[in-house]
Amino acid sequence: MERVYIGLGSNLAEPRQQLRGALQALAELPQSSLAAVSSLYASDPLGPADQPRYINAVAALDTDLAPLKLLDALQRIELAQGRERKAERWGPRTLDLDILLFGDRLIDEPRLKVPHYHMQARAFVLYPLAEIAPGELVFADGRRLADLLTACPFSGLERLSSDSVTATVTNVTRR
Ligand code: PH2
Ligand code: MG
Ligand code: MG
Repeated sequence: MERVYIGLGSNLAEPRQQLRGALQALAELPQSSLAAVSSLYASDPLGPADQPRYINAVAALDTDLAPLKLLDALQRIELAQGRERKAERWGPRTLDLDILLFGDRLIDEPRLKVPHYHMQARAFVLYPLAEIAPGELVFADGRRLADLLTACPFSGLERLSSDSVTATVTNVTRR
């Protein structure tokens, strides 16, 4: 089993419901168990400003799936929840599921780079991750979560309870 951290985001079609659906789907993945879910965080969009605010969270998944198999599964969940691939970079979406960290692996495949590209500068990824990850977490590329947090202000994040979203998801440690 490897511990994988997955970033969840949505800013269309009832974002909380999107996250709830995604967490239920993660909990039902084969060879996997959903170990923890962070609080939800609302924030203004990074990228084009003419889109709704986002709701983000991070989940910890323990899995025996290989990285690209997990990626396939996450993309199936995105599609099942109405995700459309548009040309606009960082545009609005019903559901975004990003593999942030995969055990202590460095992955550099055309379809998958881990640790996830921009996570070091994104408060809406780092703060929920810090809720459910060990404080001394070190990424496979040697960066320390604690250092990234110090360099990334909390500003602009609004922390929300995840109760309404995780209440119906079974077997999860909630925050
Ligand atoms: N995701 C994007 C683009 N911009 N902004 C916020 N606040 N949260 C996101 O998850 C996000 C974004 C594309 O993945
Ligand atoms: Mg993303
Ligand atoms: Mg993505």
